[in-house]
Amino acid sequence: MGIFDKIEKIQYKGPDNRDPMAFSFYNPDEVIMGKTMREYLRFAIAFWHTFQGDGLDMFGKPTMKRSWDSVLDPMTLAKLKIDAVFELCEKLSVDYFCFHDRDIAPEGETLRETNSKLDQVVTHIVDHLKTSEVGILWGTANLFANPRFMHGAATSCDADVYAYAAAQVKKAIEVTKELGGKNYVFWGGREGYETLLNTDMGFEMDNLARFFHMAVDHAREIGFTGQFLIEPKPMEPTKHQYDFDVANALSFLRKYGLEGHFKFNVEANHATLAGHTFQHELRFARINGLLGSVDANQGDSLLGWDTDQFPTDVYSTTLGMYEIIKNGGLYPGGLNFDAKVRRGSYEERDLFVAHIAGMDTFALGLKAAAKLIDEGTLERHLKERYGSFETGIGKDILEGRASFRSLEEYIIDKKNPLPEPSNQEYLERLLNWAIIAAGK
Ligand code: XUL
Ligand code: CO
Repeated sequence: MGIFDKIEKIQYKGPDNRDPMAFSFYNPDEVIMGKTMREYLRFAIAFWHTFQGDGLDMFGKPTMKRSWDSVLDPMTLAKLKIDAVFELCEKLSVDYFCFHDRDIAPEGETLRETNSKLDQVVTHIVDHLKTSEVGILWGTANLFANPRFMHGAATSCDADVYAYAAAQVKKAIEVTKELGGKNYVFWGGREGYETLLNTDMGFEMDNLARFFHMAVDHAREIGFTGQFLIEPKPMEPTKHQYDFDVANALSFLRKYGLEGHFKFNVEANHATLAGHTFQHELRFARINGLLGSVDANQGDSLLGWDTDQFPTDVYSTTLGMYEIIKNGGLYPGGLNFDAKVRRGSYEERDLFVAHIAGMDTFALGLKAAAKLIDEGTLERHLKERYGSFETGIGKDILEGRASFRSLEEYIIDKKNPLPEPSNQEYLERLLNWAIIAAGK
């Protein structure tokens, strides 16, 4: 008996499909630009939203109706949810899931007790992994929910809390390794501050760097070869999060000699909270060789918090997939649906409808981005736009033959230069055409 017994494996029905329980665009083995969709998209389910989210918000009680609601024993429930995540992944053709240590197993009185509960669930996951094609995209530690982390974890003012966080991450990396996890994620949790009046920012950031160095050392010691990822976010839960955005986190890594050990897990809603587009954050990570993985969701342009909605905006997924194709894909990272169904979408079926919507939107985005690249107009425009650097004075600049003196001499008696027009509106139409063509 499964958990989602009434639901069959979701099928691909092609672009004319209007059934919310079938794919219109996600066709896992279809080849796009040299890779299957499955290889490009590497979808993952976020255990926390899908199996722990209950619809509670600060104005109202839980709304979600789940078939495991009647199971009261915490360990039985934990194992049942593991059965459920494997079943959901298999029925959706999602190849991975992601988890926090505290999502998959309950806490005990001491860390030793907590670890032993975690081990029991991990053994249960290992049993599933023996017979399932589904794997772990990444693991992480929840260093923000327990009151001990109220002032942060690796940036806490309390050394015992720091030690607790380190021991927790040590275990989470070990568990991720045991489960064959492809990556390990560090999202900043409560690493940030509420007021500078009580905060030694320099001290806290030095401590955070010490923490990351210890994580790198421990991974080396135990032979964990997965990719470490930092997931930037500018605000929430603290007023100012230290890992504000990719650029900010990169300067942190460089300052503390950590570059080379980490890539970035870019979350769409975190990008927009930082005042960037999803594409901007992906581009910035990509051009620095550090685009590792994606938390696939979307925010609401009118709301200033992390609404973690399922991604349904094709413009955003097209431009996102454009960066991902240019990145050569995301391997060993992937697209993790760090997204929750709305409070009113309370039925189990909605978990399927929402994931299918997100998967299809990214699949359509992949097809549209591939069309843009195949057709080559954007690339040609880019080449022409910077064409003046290919010869003459431009070439001298690129090849290091120019100085302020030589540039002055070159330009001083010339007419005021007039660069080429930008063509922005035409290029935006090009994007529309690619999306329309991909949708056929
Ligand atoms: C929080 C968030 C986290 C991380 C994992 O905004 O995105 O769920 O993805 O800790
Ligand atoms: Co996230």
